[in-house]
Amino acid sequence: DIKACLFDLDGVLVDTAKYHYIAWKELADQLGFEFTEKDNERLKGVSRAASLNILLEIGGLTLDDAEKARLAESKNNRYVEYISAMDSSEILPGALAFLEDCRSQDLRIALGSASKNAMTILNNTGLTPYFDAIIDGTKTSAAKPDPEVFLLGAEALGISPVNCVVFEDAEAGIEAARRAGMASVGIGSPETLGTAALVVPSLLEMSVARLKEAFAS
Ligand code: B16
Ligand code: MG
Repeated sequence: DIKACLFDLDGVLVDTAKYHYIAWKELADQLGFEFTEKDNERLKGVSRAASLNILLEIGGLTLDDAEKARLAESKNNRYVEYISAMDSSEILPGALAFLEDCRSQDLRIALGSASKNAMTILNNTGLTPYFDAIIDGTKTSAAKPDPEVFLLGAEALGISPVNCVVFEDAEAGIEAARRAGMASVGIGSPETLGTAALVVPSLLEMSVARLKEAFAS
C-alpha cells in the first residue's frame, strides 16, 4: 500500500544538472583541462566533494584538502549564481501535475536530495509548499547509495519505508531506495535505471493511478 512519494530533486523535478555542468566546466577551464557533457554524467546524484574528486581524476590532478575545499567553494559560488535566477519555468514536464495528483490522493510528499542548495532551488521554483518533509545535503551524513536520505524522509513523514516509493534519475539513488526497503521509479532510460521496478522517461508518464497499479500488493 503506497502512502508516500519521496522525490530526488536534480533530474526528477528540475534540471539543475546543466548548471552544475557549466560551473564544473568553468573550474576545469581554469585548471586547464577539458570536461565534457559525458564526463558530467558521472557527477549526477554524487555529492559536491565526491564530484570534485571525480573532476580532478579526469584532469589528472592531485591537490591537498585545503586547495580542494577552496575549489569546491568557488564552483559552488558560481552554481549558486545560476540557480538564483531560476523560476517555475524550469520545473520539469509533468512534475507539477504529478505532485498535485499525489496531494489530491492524500499521499505524503518528501524530498530526498544530495544537494546542499535544495532550499534555494525549491523556493525559487515555487515547489516548497508541496513538501511535507525536506531532507537535503545539509541534513545527511552519508551519500547515496547509502539509504540515509530516504530513511530520514520516511521518518519525518511518519510513514514506514515499505509504504514509500522513491523517484530517482540516478543509479545510486535507485540503489539507496532498495537499501531503504522502498520501491522505486526510475526517471530516465531503462539502460541505466534497469534495477528500478518501473522506469518512465519523465513524470509526464506518471500518475497516482499508474503508481498504484504498478505497486499493488
Ligand atoms: P550541491 P540530487 C545532486 O542533486 C546532483 O545530482 C549532483 O550533481 C550534485 O553534485 C549534488 O546534488 C550536490 O549538490 O553541490 O548543490 O550540494 O540529484 O540528489 O537532487
Ligand atoms: Mg538526481
